[in-house]
Amino acid sequence: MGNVVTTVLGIVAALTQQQTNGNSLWGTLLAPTFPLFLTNNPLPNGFPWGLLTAAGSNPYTQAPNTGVIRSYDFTISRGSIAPDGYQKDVILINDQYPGPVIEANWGDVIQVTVHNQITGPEEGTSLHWHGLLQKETPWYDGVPAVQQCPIAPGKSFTYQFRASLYGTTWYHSHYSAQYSGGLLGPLIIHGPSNANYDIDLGPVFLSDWYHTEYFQLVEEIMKPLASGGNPRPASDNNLINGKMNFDCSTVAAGDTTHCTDGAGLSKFKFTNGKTHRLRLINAGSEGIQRFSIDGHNLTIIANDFIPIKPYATEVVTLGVGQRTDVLVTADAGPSTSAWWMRSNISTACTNANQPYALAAIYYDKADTTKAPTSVAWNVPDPGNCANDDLSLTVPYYSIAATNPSTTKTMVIDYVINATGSFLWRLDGTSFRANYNNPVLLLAEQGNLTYPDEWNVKNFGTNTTVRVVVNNPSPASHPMHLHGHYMQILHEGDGNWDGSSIVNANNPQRRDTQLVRANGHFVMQYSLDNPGVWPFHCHTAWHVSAGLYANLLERPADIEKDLSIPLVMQQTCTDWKAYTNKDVVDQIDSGV
Ligand SMILES: *[C@@H]1O[C@H](CO)[C@@H](O)[C@H](O)[C@H]1NC(C)=O
Ligand SMILES: *[C@@H]1O[C@H](CO)[C@@H](O)[C@H](O)[C@H]1NC(C)=O
Ligand SMILES: *[C@@H]1O[C@H](CO)[C@@H](O)[C@H](O)[C@H]1NC(C)=O
Ligand SMILES: *[C@@H]1O[C@H](CO)[C@@H](O)[C@H](O)[C@H]1NC(C)=O
Ligand SMILES: *[C@@H]1O[C@H](CO)[C@@H](O)[C@H](O)[C@H]1NC(C)=O
Ligand SMILES: [Cu+2]
Repeated sequence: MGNVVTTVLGIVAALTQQQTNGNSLWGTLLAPTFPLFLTNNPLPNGFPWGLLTAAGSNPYTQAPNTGVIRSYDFTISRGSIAPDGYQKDVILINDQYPGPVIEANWGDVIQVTVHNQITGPEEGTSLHWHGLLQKETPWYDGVPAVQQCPIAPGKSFTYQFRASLYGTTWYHSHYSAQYSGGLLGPLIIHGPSNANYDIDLGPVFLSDWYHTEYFQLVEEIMKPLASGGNPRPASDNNLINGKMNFDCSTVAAGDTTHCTDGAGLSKFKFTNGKTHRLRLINAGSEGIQRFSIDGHNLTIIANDFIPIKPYATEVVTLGVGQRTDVLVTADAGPSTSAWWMRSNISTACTNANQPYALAAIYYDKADTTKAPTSVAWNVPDPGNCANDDLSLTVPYYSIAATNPSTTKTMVIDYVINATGSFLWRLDGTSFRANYNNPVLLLAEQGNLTYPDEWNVKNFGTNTTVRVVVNNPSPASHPMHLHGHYMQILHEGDGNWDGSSIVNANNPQRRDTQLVRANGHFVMQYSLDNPGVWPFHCHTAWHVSAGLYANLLERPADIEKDLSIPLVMQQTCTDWKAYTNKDVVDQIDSGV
């Protein structure tokens, strides 16, 4: 790996931006700062949240209704790019990797029209808006077989939902492991602030990267072990905003793919003395990321969509799906100085051939054609495959943990099925989707009888559910709940002791939480959002292999109160027409 870091730096990129990332500008010095729309699309009233604050206003109930619609048009199609110099087939949004930004104010409505132009071969698709509550629109959550049928090839579909929370997130395909093939982008929602900063540098994607095309990887994962199946493929590289170098001399013999050394690194501009906001997003497939900037502390201000009491650290850990917003002040050197930004995949938990991502940070007068020479923090990886200590993270807006109306224990384990494939299970079942029968649409018709492999847990009319996840498996899992934030009550080794809660009067909240290998985590949520809500591991390869459950919430209210738009049923009519003429190769769980 020495070659990547020392010899061919890619500071002067060997490939063009078009060759590495298509039409995307992320990772270049031309990338925008935020907010974008205050300059090109002004709001009538400045900040529409008015007097609402991060500490004093309930983020879950007090979103303003701005009446503003933010419209986006996404065309999804295949492409071929070389983010790290190794040319590969990908699936892109508007020919960009990472994809285009969606930006809104708290309380706006986001409207995204998706055109499925995936051909050669065709594939279904659907987009999920990670962490958004979808309280008024549970049908627009974007999970095929759960809230909709896949968007058929050649068809278009428009999602429309409220920017119900504020902060940093991302959107991604929820169709098989399609997002691992490039189908993702940033989603930024502006709202009240819990810390002062000067410049919002926007998204910083951290993602493990595989040179094999995503569908082939899924085939490899699902294959019987005896015929070459491998449930744990190794990533080839680690990218920051879709860029990194690769040592092409390590390309396997016989691989004739085009590979270029020094493809080019991401670059960021810091303004001397100013404080910058970076929106870290782990958009990878498996890798746990440990992010740091040489010579600078990070002030953590939010985890997922939850503003927290700021604290300083040298390194922050993000599991797949998680976001952390950090502030960094450019006061570590003269205006000519340059610094490495680093993200190390934790190899204690992840199979990574090249775990070290680098990007360059330049102060005002630094020469952007020269490599930084800064020295890394040395904070040894604790190797526990866990998030940073729960006691460090105190939400800005307090909500105490109440007594739940029911407690459900779910175990994560795996089985080798009768034909020899490795499958993950959540609460005893390995999930498999039926693209033609979305659970939410059946529930609206009063049908609550489903095949076991849909792994539906009906919580009925409970008001609060506590879920204890025990993970006696040798892998850690970033567990993600849709439609809700989770209060994270406890996390640690072994099984939960049944009573310990960290910060019981105001526990950490987030929508994705790492459960460590041979460990547990305990979460709780309120049933204030009738719908069918996925609860799953966000490791792409684990959810493909079935680590997924549907949490059914207040089915009587789904049947009685929800008025699901007819376009949802239309996705199924179109999908059925498509699958009547083309056989869909659903080799994995489907989500
Ligand atoms: C950086 O944060 C650490 C806490 O991890 C603290 O001990 C140290 O004093 C901080 N350094 C600066 C320069 O703020
Ligand atoms: C990340 O990896 C680099 C390269 O091995 C190392 O020098 C650095 O100390 C690591 N970062 C942290 C925070 O441990
Ligand atoms: C085992 O799992 C694989 C992958 O999902 C599937 O193709 C195969 O049919 C399963 N075998 C049995 C006997 O169910
Ligand atoms: C409910 O839906 C399932 C799955 O499509 C189907 O097998 C079952 O027959 C349906 N039940 C009723 C009562 O319609
Ligand atoms: C509450 O959830 C449990 C499952 O944990 C379920 O068995 C029970 O029926 C639910 N209670 C109500 C009132 O819906
Ligand atoms: Cu997992």
